Amino acid sequence: MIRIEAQRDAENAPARAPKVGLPWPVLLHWSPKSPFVRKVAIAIAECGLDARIRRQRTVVERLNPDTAYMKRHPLGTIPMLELEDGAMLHDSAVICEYLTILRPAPVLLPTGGWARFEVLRRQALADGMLDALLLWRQERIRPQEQQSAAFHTAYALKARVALDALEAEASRWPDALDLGQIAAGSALAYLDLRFSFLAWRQGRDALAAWHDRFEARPSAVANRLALD
Ligand SMILES: N[C@@H](CCC(=O)N[C@@H](CS)C(=O)NCC(=O)O)C(=O)O
Repeated sequence: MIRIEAQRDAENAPARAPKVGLPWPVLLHWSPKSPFVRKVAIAIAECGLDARIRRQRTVVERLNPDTAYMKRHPLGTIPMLELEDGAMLHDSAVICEYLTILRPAPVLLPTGGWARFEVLRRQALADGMLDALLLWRQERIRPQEQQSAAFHTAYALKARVALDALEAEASRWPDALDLGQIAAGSALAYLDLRFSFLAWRQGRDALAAWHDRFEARPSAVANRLALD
């Protein structure tokens, strides 16, 4: 197991991360509407890295890919993190793991053992639910006559079963925040923003109570989803 000393103070951190020899992140491709960006922004805040990572508003549209942006990130999605040496990191899970290497404290992702895979599994469940919701939203905004009833039925089922799975485990989540919880919190906030008709809190008391506590954290308050 790699031992890394924690560097707690963002202001005093050196230009590079000498303990791990990795380049520092300098810029986050960002939008206030994106739940995957919010996940990364909350992780950045929890790691105390807000002060050193600038944000650039990057507009991405699933059906109108930006070819210039795709030269830097082939999938054309946000979030994307630029590093000081010009390298780009994409996919929120990869970015978050990178942050945890730069800032081992607080422990958002345990370094080993089953605890690590429990957090990664929780993150995959929440991210997977969010991926399904984003696809469902694309279907919902198509002209009514082109929408598929089978699509709606299948994605409503996926959302319900994934939410039930989160509800079943939420009461056992540790008090200390982790990447899986940040992913879950961001996915639930997206439900509030775009799928309020699902009333996801109904019958899911543990998850609703947990989400209230999550949304009260300064990192969550500072990074609310917003439509502009
Ligand atoms: N698996 C990716 C998903 C990112 C994603 O789907 N981002 C959305 C915004 S929330 C996006 O960029 N959509 C535009 C597109 O798919 O072209 C991650 O975790 O970063």
